[in-house]
Amino acid sequence: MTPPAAIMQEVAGRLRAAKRVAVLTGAGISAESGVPTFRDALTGLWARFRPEELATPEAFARDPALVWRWYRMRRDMVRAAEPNAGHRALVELPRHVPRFTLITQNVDALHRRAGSTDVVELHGDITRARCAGACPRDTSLLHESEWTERDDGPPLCSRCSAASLRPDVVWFGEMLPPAALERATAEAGACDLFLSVGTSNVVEPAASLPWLAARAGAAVVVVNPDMAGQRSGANIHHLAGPAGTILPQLVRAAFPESPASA
Ligand code: BJW
Repeated sequence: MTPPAAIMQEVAGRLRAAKRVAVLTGAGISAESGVPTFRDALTGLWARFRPEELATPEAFARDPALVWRWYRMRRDMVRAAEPNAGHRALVELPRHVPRFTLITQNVDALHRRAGSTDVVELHGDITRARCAGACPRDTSLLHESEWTERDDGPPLCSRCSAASLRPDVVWFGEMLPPAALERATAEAGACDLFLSVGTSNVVEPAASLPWLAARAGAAVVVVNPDMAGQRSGANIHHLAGPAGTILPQLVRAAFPESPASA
């Protein structure tokens, strides 16, 4: 699947001219690293669950061992994955664009592992955990190398020993980290080009960011192999295809002089 050359050239020209670029990524950018997308994550033993039954505070309160097991399986998968050409293309972009903001809904930390140094994480990071009880987040936050797994459920918070740990992610019905959401909203409203990559665009408030950008006058570029459900409009461009192919092509077309384009 290749987008028509004329659309690629048009978008590349806009990217080259842009002073301020914001990128929103979703699970699709990590699909080529072997990390299942959020809505594909429930296969095998997990096929009888729906994401909304596992990624909620209610699910964790009802059955913490089940929810922790699901996250443990997904952490193992993320640890085994490597960033792909799509993640790497987004490491290259800030070298060419005067102001660049990378916003992600992903919890897999693959942008950071690819080399992106400033990533606005809207939904947290699956490789971290924090106290599910009353301990403040910043004093109870742990990286996966810092806790010991148990067979019967989530480990206890080592700070209070009263509550268990929970994944440091944002579940349905929970607030997004205010500073991250504020920054993402401000950049969407102020950019001249907004790239929406590998997201089904159904989960709010992230789903509104591209349309906020479009309303503020930015060109919006959607990168996805499946455009069903994506919006269309005068200033919305569809680059249909996998992010691992489309993003490097776009960077090469916009910045042929870049060493990464050689
Ligand atoms: C490729 C590809 C390739 C494949 N290359 N692409 C307004 C209206 C209605 C409801 C709400 C609303 N505002 C808030 C809500 C409630 C709720 C919500 O949005 N519900 C919807 C289901 C309607 N939102 C919330 O609860 C949020 N909190 C909030 O708003 O607080 C205030 C509030 C609360 C309640 C009411 C009102 C206000 C919190 C949302 C937190 C989302 N958390 C999750 C789980 C994170 C932890 C975990 O991973 O377990 O985040 S849900 C899940 O969806 C995950 C993802 O980040 C997120 C987005 O999914 P994404 O990335 O788009 O993945 P997929 O799988 O859906 O799509 C993959 C795409 O990739 C597809 O399009 C493929 O085609 C494509 N693809 N291969 C490029 N190679």
